[in-house]
Amino acid sequence: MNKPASVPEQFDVVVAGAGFSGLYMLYRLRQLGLSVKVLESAGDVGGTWYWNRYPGARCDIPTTDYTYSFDPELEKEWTWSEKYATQPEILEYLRFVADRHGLRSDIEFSATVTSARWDEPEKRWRITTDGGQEIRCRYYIMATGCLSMPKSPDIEGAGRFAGQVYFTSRWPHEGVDLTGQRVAVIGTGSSGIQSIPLIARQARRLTVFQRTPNFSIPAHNGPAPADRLERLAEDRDEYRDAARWSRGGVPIDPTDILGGTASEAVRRERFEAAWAQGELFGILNVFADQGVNPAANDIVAEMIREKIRSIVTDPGIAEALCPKDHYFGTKRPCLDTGYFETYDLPHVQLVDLRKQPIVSITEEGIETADESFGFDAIVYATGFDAMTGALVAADAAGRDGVSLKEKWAAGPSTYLGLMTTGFPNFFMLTGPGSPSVLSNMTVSIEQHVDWVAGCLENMRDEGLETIEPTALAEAGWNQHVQDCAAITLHPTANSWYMGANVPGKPRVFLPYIGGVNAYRQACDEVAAQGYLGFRLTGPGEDRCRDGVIRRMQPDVAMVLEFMAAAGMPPLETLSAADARALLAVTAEARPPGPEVGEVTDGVIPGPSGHLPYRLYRPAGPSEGLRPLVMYFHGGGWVLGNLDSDDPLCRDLCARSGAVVVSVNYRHAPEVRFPAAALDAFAAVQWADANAIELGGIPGQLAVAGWSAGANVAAVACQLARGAEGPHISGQLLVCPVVDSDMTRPSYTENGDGYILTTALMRWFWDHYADPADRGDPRAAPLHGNLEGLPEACIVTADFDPLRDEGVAYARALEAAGVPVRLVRARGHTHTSVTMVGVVISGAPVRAEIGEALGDFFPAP
Ligand code: N01
Repeated sequence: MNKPASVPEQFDVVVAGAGFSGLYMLYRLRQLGLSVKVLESAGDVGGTWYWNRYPGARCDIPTTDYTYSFDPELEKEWTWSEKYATQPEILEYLRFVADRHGLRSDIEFSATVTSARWDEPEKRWRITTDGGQEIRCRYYIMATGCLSMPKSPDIEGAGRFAGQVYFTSRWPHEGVDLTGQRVAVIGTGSSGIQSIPLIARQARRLTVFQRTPNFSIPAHNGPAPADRLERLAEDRDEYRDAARWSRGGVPIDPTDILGGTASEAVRRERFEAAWAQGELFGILNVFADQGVNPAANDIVAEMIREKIRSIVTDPGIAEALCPKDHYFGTKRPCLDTGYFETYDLPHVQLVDLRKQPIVSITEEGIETADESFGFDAIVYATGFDAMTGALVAADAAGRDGVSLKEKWAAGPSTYLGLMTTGFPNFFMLTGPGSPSVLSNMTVSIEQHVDWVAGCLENMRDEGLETIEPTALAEAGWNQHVQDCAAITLHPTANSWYMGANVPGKPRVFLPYIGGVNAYRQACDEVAAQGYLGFRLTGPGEDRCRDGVIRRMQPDVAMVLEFMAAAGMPPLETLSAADARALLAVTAEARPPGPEVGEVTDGVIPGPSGHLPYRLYRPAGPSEGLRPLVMYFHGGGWVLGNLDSDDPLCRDLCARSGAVVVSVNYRHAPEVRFPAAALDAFAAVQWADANAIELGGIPGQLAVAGWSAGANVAAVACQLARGAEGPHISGQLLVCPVVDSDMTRPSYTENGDGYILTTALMRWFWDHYADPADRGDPRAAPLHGNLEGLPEACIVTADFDPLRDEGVAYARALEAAGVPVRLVRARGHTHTSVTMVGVVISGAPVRAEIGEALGDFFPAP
């Protein structure tokens, strides 16, 4: 019974929801000695497992792993009967946990939160329920689940049907007997795919209305996997810890086999093994690159389509069941038991809504563009307003009365998926921006709950009253969440991960795809750094260490980790010859860069001897003349050659449509300053004089370079201006060296750990130029006369010691009246933008560079 409304109850914490997360949260809060009230809409514990009682409902993570790990004794007392337990068994488990820890006494069932308001003077939340209760609490924790708010059926006439209507997500507790009935199922996501084979067993006629075919693999359900049971028996703690620090919350060995380069035999073997295993993280781990590389993804997708065609006898139906409009894994793949086989049954019909869309639900059944169907029952398996639906529906309004719905009108915004600015002391468990639905939920839930409990314990110990993220920290996290998604194929799909299944919902990638391990690390670091990015207040206290926990592009961070693990010696500890040899070896393993029309090598007459060059002609008619770009490679005047920057030159050529000529100038220490710069200038003069032979349009000549190559390109522009020719249309300077001053803040911030270090830069300068020459504009173009120089595009990278001198050059050029386009490579290092085919997040930057190069020349 709900309590009368008159006297507000007071608790330290109110938790909304008594599913997996709410139950464990209650357990942990009790351990801290806090008073807690859990409010639960349902009549019992269980959350998603209370509501989703449709036939065939099971988990899709092996139950050995889809289980609490906080209580080792519990693990001894409970044995799962199958690899993938049924909904009744999982619900029974949660009841068992609630009883074992006596949790029910703090849970109020059949009580739905209808609103929550932050009371700033009181520093309390005021919670109201549908029973008219008002509760005050210091902390409000939403444990309302990611897939708990059913999507309303957005189908014309949905209320008109006179027969029985069922939702998989609200299946009647007493069960449903569909024996002998004519049944429609709308929707072929996980709920539809799990329930259809069992509904087909009862129904006289089953008609499945499919809008989008889905990838599904056989679950091969049965006894719990022996290998997992063995590992658990051997060392339970080690196994659980491996799960906590794994990418998806299930311990697996991530493959490093690439789909694009693996042999056909290896591809087949890996796929068949994953198919036979029947596990989500197995089929997502056939190739290391299937989530980011369309070609690798296509291989797995096509093998699944082959399987569908081999199972379903009618080729037309098989084809209609083959997913082709999204990459495999970008929508949640399903695990099934006899799903595709069901379509071979004579009483089962598939209606392809892409060919004949539903026009309306009628009193008798469903009318499509082509046919009218009569039914006794319609089952909606149409999904959820995922991740944000339940949070927004609970009508929370924070400081200044702004509601979550208003704040998130353009998409959710959170710090770590745990909190959101303007909502003090308001926590979300597995909220948007956390790994949640992309992971084994139980592992993610335990991590969230433990972090929140640790936070509240810390606040109590420190006498603090409120906690709230800062705008800077939250914006940084949102950016990181989107950066992680952007390097994958996920944003290309119309999935519920993207909010695309709910009409009008903003399209934003909702969960954090960086991995359970990376996420845990970030959360731990935030806490260890005194709750970085949070503002904490208490009597006489107002503390805030503001900042962004992850600023680096995720794939750049991965490359750095990989290089650190490879144990490459710092280049500056080697001789020039050994450093060159080492770089040559590492270059061999790179992807080659994009195809271009033609690549030819030749030599240029330099000031003292010939200089090798490599010419890249864009694809297209070979006879047409193009703008010409003279490119100079990076390598601190010491390293690099025509091969070192080959992928980047291909990329620049393909993107800009210009002929790119890469020049191998003379290197230090064999030949020191100013040889490299003079070579560059000579090469530009030669190109101008021989433009037509090179396929270039006379008078349309630009220079480009990366790092020290950008240095000599910039110097060439100054020398050309001084010599009154040749005319240079533009200068593209990628992370340029323009000064020898190492005192700028970017050296202090980035001088260690990002490949180009202060020590390496010193090594380069020492090899190239005497200290007395380092202020010469031919070594440090920032010190030259900048008037009348060609327009410039300057690229700077956040984690580059040279960042600030690049910015300084841009500002100085602008001050001298030179048009400048300054491109910030956000989250990149000195080298990462140039890593074509390796660092995916560099592609948008290079697209901008390619556009800038094209803009140097008149439109064709
Ligand atoms: O929902 P869904 P779900 N007209 O959104 C179709 C978890 N889960 O409940 O793709 C016609 O995936 C819609 O079509 P389309 C799991 O994470 C886990 O099945 O939008 N059709 C789609 O086919 C899962 O991903 C398990 O074109 C309409 C279907 O309905 C998530 O919950 C079991 C329509 C909805 O699929 C959601 O799964 C079950 C319309 N107007 C669920 N509107 C486990 O195994 C929607 N559809 C643990």
